[in-house]
This record gives sequence, C-alpha cells and structure tokens, in this order.
Amino acid sequence: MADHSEYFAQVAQSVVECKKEVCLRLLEEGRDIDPLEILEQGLGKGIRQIGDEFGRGVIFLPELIGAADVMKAGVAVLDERVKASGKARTSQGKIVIGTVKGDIHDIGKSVVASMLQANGYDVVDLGIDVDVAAFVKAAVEHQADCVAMSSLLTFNIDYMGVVVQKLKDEGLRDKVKVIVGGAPVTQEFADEIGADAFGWDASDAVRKMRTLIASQI
Ligand code: B1M
Repeated sequence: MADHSEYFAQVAQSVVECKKEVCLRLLEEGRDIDPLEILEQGLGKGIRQIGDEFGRGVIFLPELIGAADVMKAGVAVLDERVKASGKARTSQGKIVIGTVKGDIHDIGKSVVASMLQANGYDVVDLGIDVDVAAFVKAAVEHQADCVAMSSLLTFNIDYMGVVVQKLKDEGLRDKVKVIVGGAPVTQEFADEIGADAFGWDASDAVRKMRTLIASQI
C-alpha cells in the first residue's frame, strides 16, 4: 500500500495554517486517495491540533474560525467524492439528523450525514442549532426510522435528552430509533438519556445504524 503520510501531513498543515487554496489544491492532487483517509488523517488531524491549541489558549477564536473554514471547504470536496462512491441503491432507511440546539458545530454532523447517505440511507439534514420541535416535526413528516443527534459541547449535550423525552411524550419513541454522537458523548451518556445507540465516529454511526434499523423490521 502506498505511503501517503507526507501528503496527509501537508493537508493537515494547510488547515492549521488556514490556507484554503493550498488545501483545495492538495485535495485535487489527491484524487486517487481514499477520501475518508484524507478526511481522518489529513483534515481531521489538522482540526484536532487546532482544537487542542484553542483549548490550551495557544490560539484564539479567529484562528479557530479560519481553520474551520478551510476544514469545511475541504469536507465539501471530499463529501462529493464519498457520495459519488456510494452504490446505486434501494433506501436502507430514512434518517433525520441535526446538531442540537445551542450548538453550531456543523462539520462532524455533516460527515456523519454524508457517510450515511453514501451507505444507502435517505438523510434529512436539519442543520445546526436544531430545537426539539424541529426534530419531532421532521421525524413525523418524513416518517423517519431514526433521529440522529450530534453535539460537541460538553455543557450542551443534555439537550439530546430533552429530544428523547419529547419523542416519548408524543408517543413516538417506539416508532423511531435514536442515535447520538459527538466528541463529548459516550455510551454511558447515551444509556442515561435512553438513546438506542452511540456512534463513536461516522463509520461507527453507519455500523450502529445497520443494527438499529434491522431491529426495526
Ligand atoms: Co468549537 N469547540 N466552539 N468551534 N470547536 C470545540 C468542540 C472544543 C472542544 C474546542 C476546545 O476548547 N478544545 C470546545 C468545546 C469544549 C467543551 O464543550 N468541552 C469548543 C468551544 C468551546 C466552542 C465555542 C463555545 C467557542 C467560543 O465561542 N468561545 C463555540 C461554540 C458556539 C456554539 O456552538 N454555541 C465554538 C465555535 C466553533 C467554530 C464555529 C469556530 C468551529 C465550528 C465550525 C463549523 O462546524 N462550521 C469550531 C471548531 C471547528 C471546533 C473544533 C476545533 C473542531 C470540531 C470539528 O469540526 N472536528 C473542536 C475541537 C475538537 O473537536 N478537537 C471545537 C472535526 C469533525 C470531523 O469531528 O465534530 O468530532 P467531530 O465529529 C466526529 C465525531 O465526533 C463523530 O463523528 C464525526 C466524524 O468522525 N460524531 C458523531 C459527531 N457527531 C456525531 C453523531 C453521530 C455519531 C458520530 O450520530 C448521530
């Protein structure tokens, strides 16, 4: 197998240095490389470094925003490639997905949405800062098999429990599965709020979705 480590390091560096044009040129040059590997080992590595530096107070919000902008542009390019690689398909199920109210982190949720789509699911992406009413409305309107929620903020993940509770109150909980994910989310948390599954990353979300939807039928 070819060694792309130098290439991945350059992609990561383009995120860290907020160099969008360099990043997009590199992605163009890397057309033959698995887009998910570029995402994880290139873009993902860069944005994790930035997140770590932000957390330690080494860099500040403008740099975080700049790097996120490069990351988003890169994800959009790779997203097209992932979707194009999805097999011609019969729908595996309908998923309503969003980042929960109070949280505007978009990238991880969009990666999960793309991976689900590439694996044959019909995905309704509600975007970011999605409130409980919007999740419930979309689940009903689209007759969703599953509601998928993302959040990256430790102090905000409890909102996922609010959505689960509302689905119960509306008598929908036995009709729709719930999966949750995002960096601060754990299996224990998922159990605590009564979700059906926790996705560690996008691939894990697809794996768990297969099991969840198989158990619906
Ligand atoms: Co923010 N941010 N941010 N941020 N940001 C974090 C999350 C943080 C850890 C950074 C840090 O301090 N080290 C920190 C949270 C701390 C905490 O809660 N413990 C933080 C903070 C504090 C904030 C603000 C509050 C900063 C401020 O304003 N003072 C603010 C939030 C405002 C709000 O939401 N109300 C804020 C803002 C932003 C930007 C807008 C600048 C930008 C987001 C841009 C965008 O999304 N369009 C941003 C970014 C980029 C980050 C970091 C650096 C990177 C996030 C990311 O995109 N990762 C992040 C640090 C970090 O994560 N290390 C950070 C790449 C992405 C592919 O991974 O999102 O983890 P991730 O998704 C993964 C998995 O988690 C999983 O699969 C995905 C793919 O593998 N997954 C799921 C995600 N959702 C899933 C759902 C599933 C299953 C799996 O099933 C449904």
